[in-house]
Amino acid sequence: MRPPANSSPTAPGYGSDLVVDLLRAVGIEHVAINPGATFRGLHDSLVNYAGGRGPQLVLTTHEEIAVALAHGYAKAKGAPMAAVVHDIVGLQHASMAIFNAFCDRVPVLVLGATGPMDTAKRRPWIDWIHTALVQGTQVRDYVKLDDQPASVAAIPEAFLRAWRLARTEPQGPVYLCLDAALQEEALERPVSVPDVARFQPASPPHPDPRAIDDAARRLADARFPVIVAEFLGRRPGVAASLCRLAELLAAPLVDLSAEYQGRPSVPGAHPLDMSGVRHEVLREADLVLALDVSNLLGALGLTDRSTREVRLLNESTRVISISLEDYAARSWAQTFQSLVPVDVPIAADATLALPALVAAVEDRLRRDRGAAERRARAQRVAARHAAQRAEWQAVVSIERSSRPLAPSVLAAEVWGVVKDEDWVLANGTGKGWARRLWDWQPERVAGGSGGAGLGYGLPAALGVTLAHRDSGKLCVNLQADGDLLYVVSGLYTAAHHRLPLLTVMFNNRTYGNDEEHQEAMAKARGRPVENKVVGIRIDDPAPDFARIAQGFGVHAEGPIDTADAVGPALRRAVRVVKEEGRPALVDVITRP
Ligand SMILES: Cc1ncc(C[n+]2csc(CCOP(=O)(O)OP(=O)(O)O)c2C)c(N)n1
Repeated sequence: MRPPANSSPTAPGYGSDLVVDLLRAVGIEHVAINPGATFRGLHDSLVNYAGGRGPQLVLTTHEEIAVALAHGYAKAKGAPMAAVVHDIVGLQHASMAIFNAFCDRVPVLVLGATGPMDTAKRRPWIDWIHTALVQGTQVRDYVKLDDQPASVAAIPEAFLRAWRLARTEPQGPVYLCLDAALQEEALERPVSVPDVARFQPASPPHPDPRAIDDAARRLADARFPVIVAEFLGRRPGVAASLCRLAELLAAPLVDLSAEYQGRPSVPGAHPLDMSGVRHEVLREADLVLALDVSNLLGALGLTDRSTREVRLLNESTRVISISLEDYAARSWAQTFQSLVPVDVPIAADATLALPALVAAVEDRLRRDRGAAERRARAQRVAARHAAQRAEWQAVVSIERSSRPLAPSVLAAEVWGVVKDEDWVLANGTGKGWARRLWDWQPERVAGGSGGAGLGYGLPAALGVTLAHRDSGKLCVNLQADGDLLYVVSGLYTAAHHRLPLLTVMFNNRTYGNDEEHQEAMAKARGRPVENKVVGIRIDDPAPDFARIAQGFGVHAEGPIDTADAVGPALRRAVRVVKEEGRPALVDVITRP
C-alpha cells in the first residue's frame, strides 16, 4: 500500500495511526502484545508512528499473559492498559484471562484484529480460516462490549464507547476488533480525534438515602451484626470507613477474599477482623451487612467437602446487601451465583455507600443506650481475634522443623525479609498464611484472579510491577507451581522488560487443591487414598524452576528445602530486584 503523499511522522496516515492517536488521547501508557499479521498495521503504527510518544509496547509470549498482565496493571494503577491479540487464534488464547478480568470486574481494553472482512482482499487459506462472523462472539458472554467498526471513520466512536464502558461501574474488559484492511487503509482526509474528556464514564451510583436509613436502623438495633466484604477493596482507601463502621457497631469483620477470590479490604491486624473464623461469627449473626459480595452463600454457609452439601450457618440471619452485582449479571457463566434471600437489597457502589452509612449509624447511635453491650461485644471479639493470631504464630513454631517446609513457615520467612520494605503483594497469599502472619494492609494487596482460572499469578504480578515501576515499592509474588506452569514463559517478559518482581515459589510439586479433592472422593467411595496423587503430582521429574527462570534470563536460586536457607536467598534476590532493577525467583519446596 502506498503511503499518502502528505504523510509525516506526526500526521496520521493510516487507519491504525488513528488508533494510536486514540490510545494516546485517553492516556494509555502501555500496550501488551503477542505479534500477529492481522494487526501488522497497528503494530507498525505503535512502533513507527507513535515513536517514543505513544504507548510503550510490552512483549508477551502468550495472549493469556498479555491480558492477565493488563489485568494486574489495571488493579494496581487504577487505570486500564491495552492488550492487543491476534485474530481468532490469539483471542482464543486470551479468553481465559478475559474471563478472569470479567469476574474480577477489572477494565482491560482488548484490541483484536481480523483478516479483511472484504473477501476480495483476502489471501488464500490463512485470511479465511482466521476470520469469523463475528469474532467477538468468542468472548461476548464475558466482556462488557464487543464491537467491530466497519470503516475508519467509525473507529473513534467505537473506541471511545468501549473505553467508557470498560471503566463504568461495574467495570470489566471490552473487546474491539479492528479489521486488517481498515488498519492498513490510507487516510484520504484527516479523521479527527474527539475531545475525550467529554466521553468519561458516568459517575457510579450512590445509594437511595431511605434504604441507607433503613440499613442504619437495622444495624443499630441488631444483637450481633457482622460485616462481610468481598470485592470492596477494588477502591483504594475504603478500609478506613469500613473499619469506622465496624468500630461504631462493634461488628466483626469478615473479608471473604481471604477464603475465595476477591479484593481485600479488611486489615488483618484490626481487632474486629474475624475473617479466619468466619463460621464462628456468622453462626451468631442476626444481621449481616454484605458489601460488594457476590458469593453470598459462600459467606453465610459451610460446604461439606466430600458431599458438596451446603448448610447455612444460621437460618434466621437477616441480610442487607449493597452491591452492583445485579448490573453485571450474564446468562452464560453463572457468575451471579446462588440466589440468597436479601432483606434490604441496595443497588449502589458499596464504596460510596459506606460513608453515608457511617454517618447514618453515627446519628442513630447518638440516641442509643446500647453502648455498654457494644463495648462488651468488641472486647469479646478482640480477645478471640488475638487468640486466633496467637494460634497462627504457634503453628509456625510447631511447624518450623518440618521438611518439606510448611507454607506457614515459608510465609513467615518471606515476611521476615519483606516487612522492612515498602512492599506490595502482587499475587498469591502463600496458602492464606500471608494474611495470617503479615501486617496485612489491604491497599498493599492486589488480590486474586476473580475467575479462579489458573495461569493468572505471574503475568498479573508483572502487570502490578509495571504499574509500580520506579515507585520504590518492592513487588512480591507468592507463586504456586501449578499456576506458574500454564504461563511460565511470562518469565521472559519479566527479564526482557527488566520488571523488578520478586517471585517466591511455594512449590509443593503438585496441584495441591486437586489432591484434596481426590482424597475426599476416595474417602467418600472407600477407595485407596494413596492414589490421590495419580495424574496430579508434578514431581517425576520435578521441574527445576530456578534453572527454568535462569534460562529466561531471570536471577534465580533453588530448589531450597530448609527454612534457614530461605532468608539469605531472599535477601540476595531482593538486592537484585532493588539494586539492579531485575526480576528474581527463589524456588522453595513446600509440603504437598
Ligand atoms: C485453567 C484452570 N485449569 C484447571 C483448574 C483446576 N484447578 C483448580 S486449583 C488447581 C491446582 C492448583 O495447583 P497449584 O497452582 O500448584 O496450587 P496448589 O493448590 O498446589 O497450592 C487446579 C488444577 C483451574 N482452576 N483453572
